[in-house]
Amino acid sequence: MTITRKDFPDRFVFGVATSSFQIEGATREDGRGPSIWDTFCREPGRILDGTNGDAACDHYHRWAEDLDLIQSLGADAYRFSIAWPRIQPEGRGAVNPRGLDFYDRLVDGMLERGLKPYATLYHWDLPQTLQDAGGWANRDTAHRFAEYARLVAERLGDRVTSYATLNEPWCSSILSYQIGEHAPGLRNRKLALAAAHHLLVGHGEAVAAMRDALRDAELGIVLNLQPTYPASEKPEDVAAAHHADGTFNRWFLDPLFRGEYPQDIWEAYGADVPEVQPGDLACIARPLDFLGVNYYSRGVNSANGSVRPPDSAYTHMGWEVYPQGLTDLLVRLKEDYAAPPLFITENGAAYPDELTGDRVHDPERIRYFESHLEAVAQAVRHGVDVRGYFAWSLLDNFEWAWGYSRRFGLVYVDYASQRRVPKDSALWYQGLLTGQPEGVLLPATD
Ligand code: PNW
Repeated sequence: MTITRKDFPDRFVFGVATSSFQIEGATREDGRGPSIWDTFCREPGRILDGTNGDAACDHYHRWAEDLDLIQSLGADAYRFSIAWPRIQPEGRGAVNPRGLDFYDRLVDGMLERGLKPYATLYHWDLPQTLQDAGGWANRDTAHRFAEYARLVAERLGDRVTSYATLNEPWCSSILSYQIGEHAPGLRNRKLALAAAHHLLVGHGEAVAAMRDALRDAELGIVLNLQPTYPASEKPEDVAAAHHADGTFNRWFLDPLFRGEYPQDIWEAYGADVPEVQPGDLACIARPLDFLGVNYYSRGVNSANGSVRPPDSAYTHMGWEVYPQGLTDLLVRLKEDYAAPPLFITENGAAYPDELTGDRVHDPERIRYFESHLEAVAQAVRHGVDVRGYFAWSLLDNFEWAWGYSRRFGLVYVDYASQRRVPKDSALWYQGLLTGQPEGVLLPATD
């Protein structure tokens, strides 16, 4: 059975997603300040292929062509992120007008093409100056973030009605300050938990600032959530899965939607727990208009660590393909958290694509999208309020610590020429979105 738009509610939004550092390039142009990812990329051994974001997909100059591509896919919407160091090169103080002008043009370009903008304010490119003062481990960064959010809302608020504050605070705290795989590359759990707390406080303060500046905007946050399953029914495996769920999912979901940190994990963290000031949890738990869910895979845990089921399929990231996990996750968000309306803000897969002639054959990616969209439709049939789906990603791009060695795009990027080649999965997505299965993907003309 093939999936169609009829499997989703009438106003369900289909789109594609990207992030600023991963596609823009032009890192020194028009007054942009350095970000922690510019710094991190220059440290030997941090990025698998030794690359950086200086050029990326050159989207900063090719944005109009890229918006044409999104339009020709038949998308309703585009999820993009705003680079804080373009708006405030040092993370504080007056705005850099040329930085805001870029997003102004981009948003106008979306509206001209009938695309609804979904903005994300922070997708990891923190101004380096703020890192020099401690980054997210310093509580002041939360206040700086709220100021930046207000500046963006004041300039774009007449045209952008949907804002996510943070993308994946687990990545910008635990993965960045404890595991050390993302910028700033530290290995210190206490700092990581301070960073996670300040990210959440910054989120809450940004929501307050934007509610004050905008009347009708929809405000939310994007979490990377990974349902965890025990490797067996043995109590020690069940406990391991519950613990993994606690550090990865509940540590963020509980403060946001219940106004408290999960007790079991709080105790397990011992002296590393963050300093919570009076009012913090009420600030973090401010009501939201939506929750964005980034879903890629599940976790399977035993008492001895994480487990890779041997009969499953895996992507080029080594992530298990497990669409049922997305249905389970969405149902749980409704039942356990009474979550606000949900968007799938990212879902997709990396495969080692190759350009053959003018085509890229990526049947596994098509299967991945199809099975996960079916999983979303199933959650909707269960009564979960899911409002939209954004494929990750429009373009192959800078995949963080993996550099350009992992390709998530619907559209192939030849980094030598910056040529864009829609993959078979792009043609498939276009067929789903337009209802014309044999659609031919051409840049839109008017
Ligand atoms: C997300 N992990 O990153 C990001 O939002 C995207 O920018 C990124 O390109 C995409 O997923 C694919 O990786 C993640 O280690 C990075 O669990 C790492 C993890 C999760 C999400």
